[in-house]
Amino acid sequence: MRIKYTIPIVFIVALVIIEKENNIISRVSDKLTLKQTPQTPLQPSGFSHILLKRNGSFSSLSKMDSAFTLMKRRLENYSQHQEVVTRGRKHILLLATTRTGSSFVGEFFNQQGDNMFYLFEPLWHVEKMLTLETGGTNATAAAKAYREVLQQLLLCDFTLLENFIDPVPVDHITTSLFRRESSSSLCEESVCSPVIKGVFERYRCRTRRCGPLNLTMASESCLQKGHRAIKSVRVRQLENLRPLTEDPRLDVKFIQLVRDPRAVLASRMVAFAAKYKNWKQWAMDGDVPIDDDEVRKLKGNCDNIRMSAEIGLRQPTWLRKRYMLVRYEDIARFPMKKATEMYRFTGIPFTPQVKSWILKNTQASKETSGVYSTQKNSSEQVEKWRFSLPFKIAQVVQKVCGPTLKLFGYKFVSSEEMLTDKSISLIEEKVFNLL
Ligand SMILES: *[C@@H]1O[C@H](CO)[C@@H](O)[C@H](O)[C@H]1NC(C)=O
Ligand SMILES: *[C@@H]1O[C@H](CO)[C@@H](O)[C@H](O)[C@H]1NC(C)=O
Ligand SMILES: *[C@@H]1O[C@H](CO)[C@@H](O)[C@H](O)[C@H]1NC(C)=O
Ligand SMILES: *[C@@H]1O[C@H](CO)[C@@H](O)[C@H](O)[C@H]1NC(C)=O
Ligand SMILES: CC(=O)N[C@H]1CO[C@H](CO)[C@@H](O)[C@@H]1O
Repeated sequence: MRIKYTIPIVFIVALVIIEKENNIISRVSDKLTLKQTPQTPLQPSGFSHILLKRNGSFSSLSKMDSAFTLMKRRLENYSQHQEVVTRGRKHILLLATTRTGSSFVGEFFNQQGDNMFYLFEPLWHVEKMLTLETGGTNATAAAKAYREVLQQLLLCDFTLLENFIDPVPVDHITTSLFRRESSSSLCEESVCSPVIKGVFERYRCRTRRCGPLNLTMASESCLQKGHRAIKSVRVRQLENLRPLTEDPRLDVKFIQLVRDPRAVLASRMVAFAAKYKNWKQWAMDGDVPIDDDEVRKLKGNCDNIRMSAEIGLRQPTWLRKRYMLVRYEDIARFPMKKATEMYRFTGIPFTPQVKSWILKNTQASKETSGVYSTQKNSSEQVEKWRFSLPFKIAQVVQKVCGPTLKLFGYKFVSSEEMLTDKSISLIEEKVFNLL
């Protein structure tokens, strides 16, 4: 009989303590979220210790356990809530394929300033590891790994990524992060550990000399930033990232960057000469075996890009206000205008730093000067591929990527003359997003 009475009392006492702890947690929550790092996640273990101390009786332990679990859940709920509501924090994913100008567009975010944490191609490590281990054939497994790593990284957690870095970081220290210097966030003062003399020369940052990358420091810095952005050329299907939109800790904005597949192929034949040697041979022969694996691969890439865009443009509920399609050709011709639109879409301030970077790196200063703007000049740059890609090859791309060209507003060419006629633009003016 005694136990029957004491247990409810103990339970109430425990709950009162939980309420009290919750209040304390609320008050210090700002500090807690700021200090939280992936390596030392917010753990309420300290509070269970307090609970036990307040009532040393072991007969109440199971009740304590359930009360403790409840408290833990509330704590988790609270910190998730905190992440979204009090910050207005945006999580940007710039999704593209190779040779679409994604490094350039990534700079729009890399240059934003001190309040942005930007990562350049972190999935490079994941792809490399999966290719080594499985031959890179299991698209399902790859998609899952990509998604989970992106999700963690957007939350400033490098733990999962670390498993894919070769060699695996020791104490979260690595000299092997792919293109560290392309993320100004990883070269900031606060993420710059002292140089070790004579070693790691190639891991130096552009702006200052730094030693090996301490991912704990990177994570701490990331948690302090208002916004986070990641650029990747490795996500095949937008739909695979749907769970990210359902994570209450994230406010994800997808920007899909596309480019004329004929121009992409022309550019890849130059940039990845060895990999594209078949295409070069076919270009010389003037004959393409249409059922070749390479051609099938091209079709697969085009289909993936198109299907992602179709989902995005359809604006299903899960993507509402989260998707924007941008053509490389529009950015090349109107960089300032497009950057402004992208920033408006993300809801992040378009800072003077970004503007001046764009001015310095493009001819955007003349963009608004009317009839004599650089548009014509830039169009010529953008359509340079038309003079390097043989008509035969262009025809093959049109054949296997037809629906993709159509969707994005790239005009078909019907003859060699049309392909190389400068007076005919192959870019239809097209508005994809009502902003
Ligand atoms: C945590 O949040 C979920 C959904 O937001 C809710 O169902 C659950 O009751 C909450 N748990 C606690 C302990 O507050
Ligand atoms: C591919 O990966 C998924 C998920 O990891 C797994 O369930 C499936 O068995 C794999 N398929 C093959 C063919 O290895
Ligand atoms: C890495 O950074 C963390 C956090 O600043 C620090 O505690 C740790 O000692 C650093 N590791 C090394 C090896 O310097
Ligand atoms: C395009 O602009 C650049 C830089 O202003 C200039 O050097 C180049 O001659 C122009 N090209 C043409 C075809 O007008
Ligand atoms: C301080 C306090 O509440 N102590 C209680 C702890 O639990 C035992 C038995 O469960 C009670 O007898 C104590 O009064």
